[in-house]
Amino acid sequence: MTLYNNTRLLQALKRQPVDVPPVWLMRQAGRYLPEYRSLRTKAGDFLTLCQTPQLATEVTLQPLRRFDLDAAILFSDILTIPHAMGLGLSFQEGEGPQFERHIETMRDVKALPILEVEEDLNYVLDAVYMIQEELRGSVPLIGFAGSPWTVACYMIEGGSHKNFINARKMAYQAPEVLTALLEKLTIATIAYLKGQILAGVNVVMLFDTWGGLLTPEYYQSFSLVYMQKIIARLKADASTANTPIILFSKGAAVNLEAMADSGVDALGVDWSIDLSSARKRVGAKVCLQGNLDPALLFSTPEKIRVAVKSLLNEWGAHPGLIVNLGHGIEQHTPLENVQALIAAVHEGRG
Ligand code: 1CP
Repeated sequence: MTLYNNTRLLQALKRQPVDVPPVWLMRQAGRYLPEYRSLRTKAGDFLTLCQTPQLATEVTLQPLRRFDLDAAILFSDILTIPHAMGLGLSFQEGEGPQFERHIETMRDVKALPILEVEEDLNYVLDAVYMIQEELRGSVPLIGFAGSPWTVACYMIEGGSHKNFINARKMAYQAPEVLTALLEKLTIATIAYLKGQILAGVNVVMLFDTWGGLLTPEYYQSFSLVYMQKIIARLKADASTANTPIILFSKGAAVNLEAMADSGVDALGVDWSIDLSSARKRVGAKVCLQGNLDPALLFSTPEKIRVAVKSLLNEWGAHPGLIVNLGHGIEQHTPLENVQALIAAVHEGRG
């Protein structure tokens, strides 16, 4: 068993006391880093970065060389599953993801193949082995997948959309098609996360970025139930049961209590609610992760320090806090401000 030099994240996830709270940033490897942009240009496109384990490893490590982060996150994407199912994914420079084919009917859903993770997504597993070899226990590695609902949004729309109206329409017009798709994605996601855990990730995170587009009732029936199935299966399997799970549903704070009952170890929270109110609602049942506004990183190091201190002081001495942004870091974020955020967290309260 690997001995970790930095156990803050794993301790916080168990709601054990830590010297100072752990901090990492969603999308910490990405376009705000000049070394990422340069490697992406060399690689030609984003998918090549994901599919070449050496490059995915390098990109994963880039932010850790610059900043004193308490975790690494696997460089990959939530859309690797529909890509492996044959929908024909591409990313054009400066644009979002685009699929050649999208899902509209039951026939489309039935035609989707059952994933063989070890074959279809072997490049992700190889990246995990390689990253762990480089990290050598310095910090834990977070693996991830999209929630079935969030991945379905892209598959139905055929790419990104400002409010994923076609996926939301399907919930009313053809719920049986949406349900069949979500069930297929749930099975694939369980196998995918299990594969990542067996390959060596230390924590897994479910990104439900578009859960907040659903009504509370539909959030329950089209997003949360499938995440609950994934969590229950991972927790019931001896080979995956000890790996902590973080669940992040963006814009869905209204559903916090239900999320906390899902069996996860931690909940990601965005900046629409303050962390101490979130804690009052869910109690000590789960660890909380968040929730600074990514736009704060466009202010000054002084303002960032004040915001971090206020978050830490309001939280107090309770265990179970992971400092992060409430969503991914933005493209033109100044690097010295990222540095200031991390330093302020590691200074602790005061
Ligand atoms: O270079 C580029 O142009 C690609 C930009 C990029 C990056 C850096 C994409 C395309 N994906 C990623 C990496 C990525 N995606 C990670 C890596 C690990 C990290 O450093 O955090 C992770 C965890 C994701 C997850 C992801 N992909 C989510 C969930 C998290 C979130 O930000 O909400 C979503 C919604 C996606 C889809 C996706 N992939 C890429 C883009 C630009 C998008 C979003 C499209 C949209 O806004 O609809």
